[in-house]
Amino acid sequence: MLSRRFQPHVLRRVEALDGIWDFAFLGDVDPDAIEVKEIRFTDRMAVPACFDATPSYAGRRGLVAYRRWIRVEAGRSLRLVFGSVHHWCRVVVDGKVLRDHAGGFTAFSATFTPDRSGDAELVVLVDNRFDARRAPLHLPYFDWYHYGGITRGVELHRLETPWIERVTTTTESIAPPALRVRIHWASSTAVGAVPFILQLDQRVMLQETITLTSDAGVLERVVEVPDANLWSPSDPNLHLLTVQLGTDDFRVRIGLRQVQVADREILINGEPVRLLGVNRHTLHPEFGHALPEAVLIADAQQLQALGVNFVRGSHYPQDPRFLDLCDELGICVWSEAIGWQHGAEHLTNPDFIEAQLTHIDEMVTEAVNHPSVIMWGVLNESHSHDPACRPGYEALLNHLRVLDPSRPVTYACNHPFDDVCLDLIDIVSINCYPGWYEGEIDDIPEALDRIVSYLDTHGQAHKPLIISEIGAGAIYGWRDLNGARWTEQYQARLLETVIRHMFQAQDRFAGLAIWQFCDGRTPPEVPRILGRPRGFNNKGLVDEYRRPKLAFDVVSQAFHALRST
Ligand code: ADA
Repeated sequence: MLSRRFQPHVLRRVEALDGIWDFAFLGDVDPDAIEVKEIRFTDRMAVPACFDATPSYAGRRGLVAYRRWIRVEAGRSLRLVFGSVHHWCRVVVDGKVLRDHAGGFTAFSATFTPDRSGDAELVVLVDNRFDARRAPLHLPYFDWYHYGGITRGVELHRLETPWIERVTTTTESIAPPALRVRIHWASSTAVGAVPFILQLDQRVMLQETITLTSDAGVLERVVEVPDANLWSPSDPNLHLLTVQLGTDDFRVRIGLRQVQVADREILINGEPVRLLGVNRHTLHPEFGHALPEAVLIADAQQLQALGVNFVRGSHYPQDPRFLDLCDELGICVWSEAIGWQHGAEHLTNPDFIEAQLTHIDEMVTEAVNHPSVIMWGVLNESHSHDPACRPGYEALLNHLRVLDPSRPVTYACNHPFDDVCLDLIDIVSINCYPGWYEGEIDDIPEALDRIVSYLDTHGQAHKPLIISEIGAGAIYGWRDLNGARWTEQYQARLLETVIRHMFQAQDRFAGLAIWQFCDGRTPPEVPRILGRPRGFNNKGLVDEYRRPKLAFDVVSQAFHALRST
């Protein structure tokens, strides 16, 4: 979105629509019963923002309406691009419904051609209620608070014909460095011969005149980029790829690197990398999911202070602005489609699977050019131990492999001893909470060794193995001589034990993602909230305001020491 340090478009005219829009809380009403022209906009709301993170609407759920005016030209192809809207929305221009969209955390667009010039009324109906039919991917039992609103930026694109729909890059080889570029294009009229140019930084790599004979298509080229420097966590070199087709352009920042798994290791450009990191929710008590750049920068600074080279984007696609920072800082990312403990009820439901496939399309489209994204994940802690769920896992994992064969795929499993889907993934990822939900801190080494020995004797011995969640709750500021659960001391002691055993007493683990970076609000429903003091998941190394707990320094010292070896 526009707030990046490079502009995705220079030739294409793009207008940011962020700011303060008209707003109305409509309440518990059916969107299909709404007459847009009858809405009385009595309030105002920031875009991007989560309206239910603001004082007037905190904790409230219902249908809301946003409105602003946009300048349109008759006969011109225009595109509204939304960075993310939660959980469901309907886009209306001058009373005409352009489209609905379900599912937050991914970008989507609506293309239209006005029949008049002037100011047009843009209204967006947004619903943060739970509705398994309209928004099947946002379910109330998940262990994070589902904020609602227009949570990432909105843009108005004025399209030239032909225009570039999207650009996908893959590192074809690293020696010599070569890039595969796929350009999906579209056109509102037959255009004939147009210029086609690929440029990396200031160097033109390819210049052709091509004839487009249909209204859409794909161009694919492989170009050698001998001057390019490779991307790696320790040396995160980036380059700017510019694609020009006709009078339209599309610019993406890329990093040349290849990810493989071999002999229990994760390799980047052929070098084994040990992933040391955290799970990170996109949450803040004042901003919900709509983190301003200042918070993104603060999080990036603390991730660097922790010494991480890995973030699992739990449990949904990450803000592209955060991925930009990870690209620059050499932080590897597990990009995950939304999901949380789904059983057969969802994984055998064709509508749920269809919604997941659409969501995965959007996630990959947005994240595929980020070198920091080294792996894809789905269906956190879902029922991979239930044979009835296997077809659902196959459908989503196979779809990821088709969309992007260049990255390994995984899912976080919390049933290691009876999982029936592990053969479907490249990296085995285990969520476990020894010393918190089961046993004591002294039981952690045996618990981890038991997982390793079971997996290595049940067909997974050749794969990289990571612990994708492990941790303990600590109430910020609670330091008590007894050092029992919920104290900062207990959390620090547990994590010190985990890291020491995983990386000093063992050599089997390719990575660790501590649960979790920061505390985050959880749903108010009982009974879970009775295990979530303050109504928050308190397993963060920092609290929700990013104030470090004792464990922060313990993890930081351990991670920096490990990364120096
Ligand atoms: C699970 C889940 C996390 C969180 C964690 C916890 O592993 O994947 O989202 O709920 O448990 O804190 O219990």
